[in-house]
Amino acid sequence: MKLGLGLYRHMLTAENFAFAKQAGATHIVAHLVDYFRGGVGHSPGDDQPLGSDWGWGLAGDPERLWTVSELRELRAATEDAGLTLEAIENFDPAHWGDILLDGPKRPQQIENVKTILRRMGEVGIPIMGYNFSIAGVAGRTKGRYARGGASSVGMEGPYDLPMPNGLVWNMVVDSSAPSRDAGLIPPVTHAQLWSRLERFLAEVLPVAEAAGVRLALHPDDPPMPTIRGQARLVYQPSMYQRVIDLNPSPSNQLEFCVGSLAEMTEGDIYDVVDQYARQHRLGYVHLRNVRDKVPHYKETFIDDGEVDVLRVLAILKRNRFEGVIIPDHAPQMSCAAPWHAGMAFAMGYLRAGLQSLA
Ligand SMILES: [Mn+2]
Repeated sequence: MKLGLGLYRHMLTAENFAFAKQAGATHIVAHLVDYFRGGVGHSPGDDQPLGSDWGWGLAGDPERLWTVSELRELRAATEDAGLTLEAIENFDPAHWGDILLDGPKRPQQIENVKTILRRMGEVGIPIMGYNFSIAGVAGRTKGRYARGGASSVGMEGPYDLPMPNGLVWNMVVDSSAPSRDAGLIPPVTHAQLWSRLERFLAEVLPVAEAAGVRLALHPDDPPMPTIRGQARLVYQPSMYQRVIDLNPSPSNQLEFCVGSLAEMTEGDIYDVVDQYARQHRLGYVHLRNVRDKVPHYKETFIDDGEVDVLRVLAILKRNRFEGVIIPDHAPQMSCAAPWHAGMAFAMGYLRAGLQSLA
């Protein structure tokens, strides 16, 4: 198993690559969508986008896909720091929102996804992490939930405010929508969402396979049956099996988020880790700790929640998982560099855990 660090777009700097290397990472997972673009309610240094009822911020340019040269530059920048670029995390809603909504731009956006996968293959980035969700990562709150009053995220109850048109996956894809009465996105059903995922995978997985790229699906965060009135896909551990069973392609994989799985109301987290690790379909792993279940869970320090993270590492090892583990989120620590301190703590803990298994 390898230790990696996930970096948001605005953190993809030489200094943060050096930080990752110093914290023991060998791999990087990079977010290319700027979740904070034009957003509200963020302070400088925030790593946990929460946003407003209009989501996190403005999605990117629908006409401009990530280019081969920018992907190549990113790979080179990580390699300059002695690191390997393992994955890109999350498509831009501007590039694929109508695939989620089954909207009129869907055919063009399927081509967008194929182009992105081909470009990643050309540059040699092996994994594309994605979250097949209409409401996305919404409904979380921030508070001094973690040990010693450290700031982290959680949930304080359901969030089902209806979702306006112009918003997809908690980002604004139509910048004029917030200033007018944009109407509402009709609620999707669970069955419709599964059928959209199945069609999507059938169309893009052959391209992913040919490009040598694996698609890895994140479960719902937060794992509620609905958020903003929109059904969610994988909000119980057993639903992840359906993703694997939908399409036998070896490029059909999981972005296995232990924290989100532990927040779900069903299942034993150790059995769940074993069940999926055994099938060798984990693209990469998000490993963080939590306390309680939806709709009232809280993220904790990695050594301090209900999950025995060292036991999770042992189960992954026993199943011969050889991919990358990243800390996902971490509580922010009280100092001049709250995000970095929180991550360094999680990285040190994970590194010790991995060394103790070696
Ligand atoms: Mn996660």
